[in-house]
Amino acid sequence: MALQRTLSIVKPDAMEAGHSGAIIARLQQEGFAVKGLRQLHLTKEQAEGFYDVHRGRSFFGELVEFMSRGPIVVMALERDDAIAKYREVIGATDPAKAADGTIRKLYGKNVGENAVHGSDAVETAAREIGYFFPGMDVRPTA
Ligand code: 3AN
Repeated sequence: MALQRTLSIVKPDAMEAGHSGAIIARLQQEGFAVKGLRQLHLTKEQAEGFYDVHRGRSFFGELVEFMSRGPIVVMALERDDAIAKYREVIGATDPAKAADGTIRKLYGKNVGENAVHGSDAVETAAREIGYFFPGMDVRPTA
């Protein structure tokens, strides 16, 4: 499988609980190289822009409030088959349904406050990396 980049976010719930270090260490152990890393506190407008695809969903307002309530860590990660592998390591959206040992099972509270975000496709990863790391290569470079 080809080398890929994906966007990872440690969400406010995991930041508040002090889990960012453990989550980053786990991702590195899983073979992800950190190509970019920033801590920031999103405005509501930035959170709305990031989750634009979910505008109109019943949970959109709640999601924007949550994502803008405190600092987050965003990372551009690279490894072989990064997008699918990252989603395997974080587990299902609902922590209660996530497999044992996954990041959401370990650190997520519920379907809204689920500790981490990850891109779901190559095109989404490119958009999301560009959203937080303007000018960065959204795909691996030789
Ligand atoms: P994933 O993050 O696993 O790709 P999506 O894309 O379905 O999941 O949802 C994006 C984010 O929206 C989730 N990470 C979660 O924070 C929030 N979300 C999804 N479903 C719900 C829900 N039923 N209630 C509240 N928040 C939700």
